[in-house]
Amino acid sequence: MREYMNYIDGKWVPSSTGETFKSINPANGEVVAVLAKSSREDVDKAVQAARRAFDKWRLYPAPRRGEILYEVGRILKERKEDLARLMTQEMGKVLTEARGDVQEGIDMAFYVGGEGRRLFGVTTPSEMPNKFQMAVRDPVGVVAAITPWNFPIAIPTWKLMPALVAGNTVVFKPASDTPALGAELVKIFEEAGLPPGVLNLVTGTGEEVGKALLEHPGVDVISFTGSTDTGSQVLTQTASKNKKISLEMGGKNAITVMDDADIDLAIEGILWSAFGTTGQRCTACSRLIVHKSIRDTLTEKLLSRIQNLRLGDGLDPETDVGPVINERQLNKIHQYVGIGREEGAKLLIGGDRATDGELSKGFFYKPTLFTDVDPNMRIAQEEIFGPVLSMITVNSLEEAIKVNNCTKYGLSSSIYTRDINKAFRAMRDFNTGIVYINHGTIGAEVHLPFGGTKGTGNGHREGAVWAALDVFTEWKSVYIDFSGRLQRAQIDIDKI
Ligand code: UN1
Repeated sequence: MREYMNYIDGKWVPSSTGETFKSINPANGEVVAVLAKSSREDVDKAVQAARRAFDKWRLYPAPRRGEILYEVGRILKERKEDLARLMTQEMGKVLTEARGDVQEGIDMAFYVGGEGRRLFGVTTPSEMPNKFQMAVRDPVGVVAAITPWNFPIAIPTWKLMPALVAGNTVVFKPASDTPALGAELVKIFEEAGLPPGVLNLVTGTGEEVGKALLEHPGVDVISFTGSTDTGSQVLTQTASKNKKISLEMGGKNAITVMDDADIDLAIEGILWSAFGTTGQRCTACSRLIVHKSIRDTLTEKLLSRIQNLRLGDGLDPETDVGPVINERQLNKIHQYVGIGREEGAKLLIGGDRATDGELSKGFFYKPTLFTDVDPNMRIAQEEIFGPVLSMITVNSLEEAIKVNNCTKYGLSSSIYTRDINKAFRAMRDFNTGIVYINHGTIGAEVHLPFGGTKGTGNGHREGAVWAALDVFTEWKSVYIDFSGRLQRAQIDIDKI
């Protein structure tokens, strides 16, 4: 069993109370690691360390900050397999997907490392003669990175890397379900040569550590990914605190399959998006919008494929679908299935916990398909975050677009069609931050903006560093007057 402490000011230290907590393998209930259960005092120490380190780090040449990220990328690459195995144990996703999660971190490291040699500003002409002007990006200060359990390496890298390359320092709180991976990631930054205090790790609960970070006056930026409920609390609790807040929250993503689609291709995308990562991605497909004329063929094919999905421990190469993260989540999923039944949707397959043999030791839920779903039902409106797919039938592209857009979320959408006109219309009219054509709703690449509209976020984007930097930097507009006289903009324009 592994043991980890907090990492504050370049040292691994126990929590101030000496308390610990365990992280559990959701496939079999075994303890994966023991971690520091931190208090407000630990958060305070970490924020103080980050504040002190900021004064130097912001002046460290950006290309050299970027080079540390290259080194992080190199080590991540070297440890990809070990980290992926640990991820399958701590989080449950199947090994191939865990490798993908680490790969996303590697991609970020090399991509964002290069930003150290860009961090482009802007120059503009002046209204006045002999005057030069430009806008430069300044780091904001101390960033609190609060990350979820579903992408334990990738999502932290989306926050830590752009924050650090821009010259901020960071206090990182990984999800309490996947803290060991958070600690492993921090170890890699340490080995890569990051100076003490620049990145600090505090593990523990959201109620204690998360809340203390939100309230701490020394934190300038909160970058949060997690549930919409928690994200809303982040907003309320920080409303009067003058912090920059970036929220990445839920989704209720849909795949539309038109009557002219390649149905077999669509089935692959649907299975991958709805049941990959056991439906626990914010980009997961949880609504399937199907043209009436192909509904029966598609349902039949989809059903036979779902029947053959194998549940199990993600370390077993035969496994298609791993466990869900914990018992609370399992119960929530099951509750939603009950709600769907009460609402009158037709349960075609699944709808229950899987308890055969070894599965009884973990948190497994059978891949579930509802048909005859009305777009306004709760199962079609609320994020379930599990392997539950709801099928809605439509008669036209217009109706599909309307249904696609009718939730409070706006993360990802997809359309399968062979008609280029329909594809372009859907691309234009789907009101989500990400749109896929002839591809499922998951699998975004790091160099495009990641994020959503409406209740999915608060207008910020991650991934693409030129977009992400809007969170981690402040624009500073600089005017340099070399005329040697008072030139009043807007007023002296006739004196030129
Ligand atoms: C998430 O769903 O929480 O686009 C993140 C994807 C991954 C990241 C997902 N690259 O599916």
